[in-house]
Amino acid sequence: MPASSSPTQPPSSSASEEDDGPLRGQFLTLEGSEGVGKTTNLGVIERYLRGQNIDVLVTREPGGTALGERIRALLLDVAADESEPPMHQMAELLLMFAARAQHVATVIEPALAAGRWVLSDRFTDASFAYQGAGREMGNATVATLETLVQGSLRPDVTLYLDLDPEIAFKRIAEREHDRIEREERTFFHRVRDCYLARAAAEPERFAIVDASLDIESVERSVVAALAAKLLPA
Ligand code: ATM
Repeated sequence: MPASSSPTQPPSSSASEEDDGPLRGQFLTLEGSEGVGKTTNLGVIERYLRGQNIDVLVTREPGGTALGERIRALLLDVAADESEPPMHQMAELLLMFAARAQHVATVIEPALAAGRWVLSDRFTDASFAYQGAGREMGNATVATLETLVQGSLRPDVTLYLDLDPEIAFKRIAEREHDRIEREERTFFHRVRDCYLARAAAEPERFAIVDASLDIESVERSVVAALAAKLLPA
């Protein structure tokens, strides 16, 4: 794990801190498709970290800033696809990264630099999964924007809540769907395959949690996976 501090220790004062400023916080992200219980588990992770006396900032993408939340509304509004012509996939990708540029520069980087931990409900893995794979725009375009917008910033730990899209569809069938959730099933199979491939390629960073189990089991697995990732090597 590319940690700049002992990850189970909350940022604390030290002799070197006076010279170099606070130890940089850890950047954690949570990913998963709709219907996996992402919001519930975000709360579980936040409580776990606070229980370890870790000062954590919880945020989300797209969003996390006033500008980002306005961009989020544009991105998820079904009217954008009911208009003629519908939102172009490149416009969608660039809006994701426009929101991210503001989020990284004004929220995530300052918090990490101040020694706070950051827990984000989604980050750039979602752009690879939804735009790169779901929309079939490819990894290279997303990777170019990733470098442009984030420089070297990458999550230290990513928890991926994995669920077969066929089960997810049943779970969210009754709900009103936003613009992206209205996509066809094959889209969500590509999204899942991409997440699993990214997790396999970066096992140090990723932990996969089986989200098909009951809520309590998923919550226990989330805490266990996080604790294992945060243990000093
Ligand atoms: P949440 O519902 O998890 O807040 O995410 C909103 C949508 O944004 C979600 N849609 N679905 N289904 C995933 C999508 N999204 C992207 O397509 N690309 C991104 O880079 C991000 C951060 C989210």
